[in-house]
Amino acid sequence: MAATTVHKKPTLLSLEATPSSPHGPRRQQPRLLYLKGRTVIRLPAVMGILNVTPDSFSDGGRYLDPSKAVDHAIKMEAEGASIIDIGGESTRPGAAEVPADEELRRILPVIRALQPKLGCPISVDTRKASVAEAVLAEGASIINDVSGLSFDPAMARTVARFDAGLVIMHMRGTPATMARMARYRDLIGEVKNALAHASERALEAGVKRSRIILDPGIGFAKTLGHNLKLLVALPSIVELGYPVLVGVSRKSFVRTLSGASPEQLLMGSAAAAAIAIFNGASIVRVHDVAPTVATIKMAAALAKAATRRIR
Ligand code: HH2
Repeated sequence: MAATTVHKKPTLLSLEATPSSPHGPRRQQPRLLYLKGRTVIRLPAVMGILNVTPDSFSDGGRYLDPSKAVDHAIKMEAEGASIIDIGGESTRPGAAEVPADEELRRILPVIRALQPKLGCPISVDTRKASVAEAVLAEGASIINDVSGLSFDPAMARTVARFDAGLVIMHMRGTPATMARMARYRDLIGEVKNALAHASERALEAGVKRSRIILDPGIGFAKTLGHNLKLLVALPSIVELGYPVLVGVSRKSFVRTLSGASPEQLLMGSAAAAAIAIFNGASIVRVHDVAPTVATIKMAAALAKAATRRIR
């Protein structure tokens, strides 16, 4: 159902241009994300996180029961999420790989139960082409590949075959090894180059340009300082010409800087999401949908004001 639904959130403001920045010139921001069929997402948008894992760092174990997962997804959509991102494998630092059949055992019942109830598109957070193939056949619209096409050589072709959306995220190594790979000579240049190359590979495999979303991979082979620098320098990634997704929600750098209580985590995550949107991000991936929707409305309005002459 989601793949043929025109899904517009009239409540969210359009983001017209990124503010001027030492990291790049102003450029027009995409206002809409076109997915397969007649599905259109108005940008900026919120992607709600639904982890159906026993061990995710924030919500692990809470939505293992498919009926709880479905209720939570419907709640997030009602709160203003434009995409629901379902994950069956934790990618927290040190996490071990989950076999494809176990990932599918966690995800498929939730997609099947959600499809008839959800208006917005479903994204699936997976690095494996066989998982992508199965969930796209069940009606998912987007594959969120945190490996940025580096884990499974068949991923881009699989996404292209289904004409699905593709989130290409930057990381190094795997969740098990990435912590020791957080060394860069030119952080922004290296992340930007890697994303540019991965998007070229996606295009060569047949993924449509309009389906590609880039993500600098906050927390993936990045130190606290790298995360902050990437958020500040986001206009440089936006310059590549694709919508940019940013995931900061409840991550460890937020915990370190803002505090670990639920309220502190929420405030720190919302502040980082606001800066991401102000600096040109089109989508933020979050656990707390309602407060983030309110936050990014303000951030998008400020970004718009930054590009307008006020008399
Ligand atoms: N972060 C996580 C997982 N998937 N996908 C994208 N595109 N960007 C991100 O920043 C991102 C992501 C990690 O967060 P979470 O899903 O809450 O935890 P876990 O991986 O432990 O399930």
